[in-house]
Amino acid sequence: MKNKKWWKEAVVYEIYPISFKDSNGDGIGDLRGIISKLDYLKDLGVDVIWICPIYQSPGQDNGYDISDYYAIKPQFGTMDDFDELLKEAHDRGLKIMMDLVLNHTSDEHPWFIESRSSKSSPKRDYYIWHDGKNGLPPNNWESYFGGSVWQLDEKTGQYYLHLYSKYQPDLNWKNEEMIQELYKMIRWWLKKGVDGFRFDAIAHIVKAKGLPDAENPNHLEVVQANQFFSNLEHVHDLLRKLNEEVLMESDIMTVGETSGLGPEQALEYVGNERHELNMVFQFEHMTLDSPSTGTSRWETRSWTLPELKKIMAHWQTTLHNKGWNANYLGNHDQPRQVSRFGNDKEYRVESAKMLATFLLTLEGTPYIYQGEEIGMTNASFKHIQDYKDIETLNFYKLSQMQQVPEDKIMAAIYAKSRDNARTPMQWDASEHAGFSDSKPWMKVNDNYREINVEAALKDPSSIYHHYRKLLALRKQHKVMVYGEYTLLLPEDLELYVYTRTLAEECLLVVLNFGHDTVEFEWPDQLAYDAGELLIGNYEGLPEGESEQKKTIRPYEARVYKLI
Ligand code: TEU
Ligand code: CA
Repeated sequence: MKNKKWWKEAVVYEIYPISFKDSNGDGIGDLRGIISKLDYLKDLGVDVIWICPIYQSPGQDNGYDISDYYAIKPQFGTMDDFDELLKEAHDRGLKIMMDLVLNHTSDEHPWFIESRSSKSSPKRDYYIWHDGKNGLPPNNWESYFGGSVWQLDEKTGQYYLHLYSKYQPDLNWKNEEMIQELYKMIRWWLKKGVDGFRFDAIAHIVKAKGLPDAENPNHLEVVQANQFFSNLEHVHDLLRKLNEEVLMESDIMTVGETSGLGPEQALEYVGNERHELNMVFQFEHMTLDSPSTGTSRWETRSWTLPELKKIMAHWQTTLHNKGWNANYLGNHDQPRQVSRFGNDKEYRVESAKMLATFLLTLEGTPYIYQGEEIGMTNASFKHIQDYKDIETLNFYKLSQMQQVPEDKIMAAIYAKSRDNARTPMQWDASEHAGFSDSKPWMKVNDNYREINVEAALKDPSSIYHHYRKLLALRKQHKVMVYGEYTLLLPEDLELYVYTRTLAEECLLVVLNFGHDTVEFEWPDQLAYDAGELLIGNYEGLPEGESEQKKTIRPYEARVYKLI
């Protein structure tokens, strides 16, 4: 096995702390809540816990607006709680990965307060300031959270740039002193003994020279301008330098969040010889249900299975032996995977298990988002008052201003809102789902009495136990980690079939992404009489099934070990 690494064999579990577990009854998840669930995570069989931001923050974007990188936000606990979490995790053989936001800070960060205080402030250049153009913002770029990326600051009459909300001013990565401050902070966390970093929005730290207007044939106020601030060449110089000066000596794992790229471009970040990042989160499969790049991510379209296969195969084969994939089907920014790629009604359990089988049999490091292991579903709250996410609320306001009908706005929110995945974790059937003793900061999904951890632990045929088995198998069979992926039946509309091969070992994965029973003809090139069913998501086999012709039931998943 070439290039064996611990972080390739690891499975990551993502925690969105505000919604994971509340330990002190204020309705807000916290660090002691996480500590209390470490045994649960260990039993599940994951290796690394990625914790979304817990730093000091006004919380405009649930912590992705940091006002002090060296402090824990009191609602989450204290630095002592963090140290204890780290120790308790390490004692159990679990690793901790921090989420670092280096593209921007909060507007309440002391650097920004100083920066905005005057044009001649020594920290002015830590952020991106610009004069307006004829009483208008410096250019027509649209922010990810709606409106212009520019905010006028009355005090000095200049605009500052923010790719996300106006509470999240972008840092200026042309300023060496600012960069050194970030390095110092990262070294400080490394010294504590954290095991890795997820670099938030890292693709965006460099903006195009001259900040040019994007093409705007319809003369809109603002237009998507991704190409001017995503994955630009200089990002790589900055990451190599970060690696050389700060990260290299520690045996940590790194993953960068990089939207808007394909696998060839991803190799520029994760190629074995690049010394930048271990892996990146790509977004291609997350845009499957949007019309096309350039349109709003709130619009939806229906997609077909061959499209998904094509994207995944492209990533799997391009990075094989050359880099490494980070695989995910959902996270805190995306709808619930069973609601999006499966069937959260008649086949919730089957399809959640099928998706788990998919995620854990791809080449790359798998990332499981909290709640997926019990098949949690989209929030689908009826009233806008129940939504908390700044992106969702901005979208609602802007759509209202444009007189989009209410039902159309809400339909988009049901399908795509980030809050779909941010409802409190469902631990048991008691009031507030065992998440908290009092009213949680965000409504619990109504289905918590049926869908919860306690029920899942008791039921040997639950989604939870399926994950557990898959994670154990992954430890046993290195082919699940390192095996080469080969796609079969690329055009099949229901079946997703592939093999994983490592030296003598070979697995055949058969997944039904549809709600019909379909026939699967065992491929001639694979010796069928030797197939041993390693794991499946149905009890027993269908009656009358022959060795050569398999009957694959709705959302069925089977993994065969060949030879
Ligand atoms: O998300 C950023 C993110 O999804 C973008 O980088 C992406 O490029 C864009 O939305 C296009 O689809 C991260 C966090 O995960 C998210 O929770 C934060 O709100 C955001 O960064 C800002 O920090
Ligand atoms: Ca709390």
